[in-house]
Amino acid sequence: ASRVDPGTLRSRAASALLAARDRTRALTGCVDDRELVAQHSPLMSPLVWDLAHIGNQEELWLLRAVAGQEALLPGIDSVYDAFEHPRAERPSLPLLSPAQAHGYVADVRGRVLDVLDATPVEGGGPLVESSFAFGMIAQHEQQHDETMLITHQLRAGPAALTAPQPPPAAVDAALLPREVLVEGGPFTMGTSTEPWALDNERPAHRREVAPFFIDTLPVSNDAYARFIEDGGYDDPRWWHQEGWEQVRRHGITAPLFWRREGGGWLRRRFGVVEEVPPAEPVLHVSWYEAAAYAAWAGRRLPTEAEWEKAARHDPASGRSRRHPWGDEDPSPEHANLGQRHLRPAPVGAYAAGASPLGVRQLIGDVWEWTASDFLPYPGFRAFPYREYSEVFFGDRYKVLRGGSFAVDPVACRGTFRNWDLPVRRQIFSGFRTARDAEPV
Ligand code: AVJ
Ligand code: FE
Repeated sequence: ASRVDPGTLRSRAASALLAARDRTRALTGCVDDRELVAQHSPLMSPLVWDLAHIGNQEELWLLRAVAGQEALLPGIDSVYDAFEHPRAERPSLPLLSPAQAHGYVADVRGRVLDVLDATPVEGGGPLVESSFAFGMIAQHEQQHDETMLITHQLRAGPAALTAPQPPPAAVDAALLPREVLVEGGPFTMGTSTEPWALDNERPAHRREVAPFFIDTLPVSNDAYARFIEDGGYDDPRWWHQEGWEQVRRHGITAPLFWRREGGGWLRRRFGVVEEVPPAEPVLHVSWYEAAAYAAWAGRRLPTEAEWEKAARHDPASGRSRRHPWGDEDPSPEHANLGQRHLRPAPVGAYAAGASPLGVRQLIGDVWEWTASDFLPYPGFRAFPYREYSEVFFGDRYKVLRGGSFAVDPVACRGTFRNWDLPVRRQIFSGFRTARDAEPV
């Protein structure tokens, strides 16, 4: 996967940028200007900020850093610098209007495609070196497309987005073992060869993992509801101190967006109220809720290394692969990715995406909380800027793995690492559980 010819890199970069822009257009074109400038939640930026920030990052990295061009709109960089202004503050900034923001991102993109066309293919040098920047920017736009989809989920009012239903569970789903044993021993974690892997996924290194059992499937709404009915939210035994304080202080009794109705549960999803589907992976839980459920079930969250070994290690060859199913890029048969569907598929779907040991839905559907803090790998080097990962390392953030239905394949692979605060629940987060196995 590391040696791709430059012509292929050029067309990959162009198609990744185009796909991201199609998504951005769908997410910003389905509501009116008033909704684009409104702040739908203090946790999120106005959609029009995300839109212009996408264009500004593309301008900074591809037009200015790669091509050496001058600033297009002097003075806007600081408005769209995520580190200068927390999300809650962004509505009061001198933002570009929706029309100006649309014009700006289109102008930047036109110039970027000219740069891509003009970059020589012969000899490969400049394009291969700058290819990472194009891939990083396509991933950045897709990451903000997921962020904007979260804003849509938090927004009040009638539905603005629609999508077809995901596939049902596979016919054999009910027969699957509840958990699988992953043998102890070293495996290769992270990557040094994946061309568009971001700094925190690098470098590849050997990691020793003790034997463990991991759930075949993500935890379902049905299973999670049993934790609720059993008084899980009222029992401090299951909770970390700060998690217990959060559920007490905010009166949290169920995943975000759930509401009790008669004997069952309803939830609001992208402007439509529906019954909570029992067979879907649980969604919109904090790390504290995930860890409390696991403790109640007599289990624990997998560590990040355990998750990656379950997802990438092939016991037959001893090699780590790009994805649970092998080295091929994800197809719609493998995983629920890319906002093709606006919800996770039921647990037990995507048999073709299973790992060699039969673990399903590791990629796509829901982000999976792991037990681990977000830390650098041995040999980590910040690239191309410290603010992508390095400033977040430490014990404040927990790692999520595997991507959700809202993540594009360009920003999702067996090595991809996401992170968030353990209190966060507006993100498309779920989990699966694990337990120690006795070494043989
Ligand atoms: C990797 C999802 C945590 O959204 O904060 C977007 C990605 N970094 N712009 C985030 C990101 C800069 C980042 N996450
Ligand atoms: Fe960003």
